[in-house]
Amino acid sequence: MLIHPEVADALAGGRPVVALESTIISHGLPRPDNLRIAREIEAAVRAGGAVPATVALVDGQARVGLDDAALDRVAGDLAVVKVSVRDLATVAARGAVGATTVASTAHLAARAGIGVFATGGLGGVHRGASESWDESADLMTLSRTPVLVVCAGVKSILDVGATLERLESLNVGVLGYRTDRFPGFYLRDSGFALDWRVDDPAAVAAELRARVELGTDSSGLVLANQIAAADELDRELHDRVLASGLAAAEAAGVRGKEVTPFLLDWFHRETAGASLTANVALVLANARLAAEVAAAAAA
Ligand code: PSU
Ligand code: MN
Repeated sequence: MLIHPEVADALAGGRPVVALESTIISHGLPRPDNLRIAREIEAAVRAGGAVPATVALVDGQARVGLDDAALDRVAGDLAVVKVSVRDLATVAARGAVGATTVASTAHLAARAGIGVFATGGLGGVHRGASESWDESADLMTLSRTPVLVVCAGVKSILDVGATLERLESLNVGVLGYRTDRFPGFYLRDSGFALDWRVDDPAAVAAELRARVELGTDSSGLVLANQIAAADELDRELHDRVLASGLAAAEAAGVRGKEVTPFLLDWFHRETAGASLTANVALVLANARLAAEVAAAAAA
């Protein structure tokens, strides 16, 4: 595992660092815009007062913090594979290029000593999971990884209610940032209420300290941040595209790790880019908030 010198310096000095995932770059956003957006996400972390550490595997080496050449590879290399925790060693041993999911990013971030991580949406329980057993490894990994994940909830392509139930079973806390509602990624409200709300980064930092004090910090904590009202997708358009996307995935026999990328791509095409604009806006907002929380926690 190679920690970028700027990241290693910040960690050694107790300065704020925010980990970023790379599957969103390689599989969640279309080329060639994905490279520019990846840089914008890193810039949003810097604007919020922290050092960005994008995580990926490059030629088999796990990297925490990418230089320009590495980011280029992750965004542009057609051979880049989606890597969850169980795939890390496989891809490393083969010397391949891999993009890390929420699960594997959280794992490597925690291993590097980074406590705050920003992404777009968490993986979760897929619709029909009682038949397919398709539940993202993001959930199990967060149950045993000490990291705060800032995200816009989970996408409506998932079973949101079941995902919240699993987070509860797995001892993963969920805090709403300035909201009592669990966000629905493209939409501000997924239709589900939250038990806990926080209104500023200092309140999150206080909770992180309390977790250490009480020994409940071995599992993850989710900070759910709503997309800004101005960036939200039209609900009617959203519901229509979701229904057609689920039907298309079913008809095409899409399974397993291909499901999330397939549906994201479907949304981007069928909304003529509106979902992409929303996706980018919420990721940038999450990166900024994560940096502010990391700064408050480091203070
Ligand atoms: N949510 C998004 N964009 C994404 C993903 C989730 O809005 O690109 C990615 C993340 O990397 C997440 C992964 O960890 O999809 C979940 O995939 P799966 O359901 O196969 O675990
Ligand atoms: Mn899955």
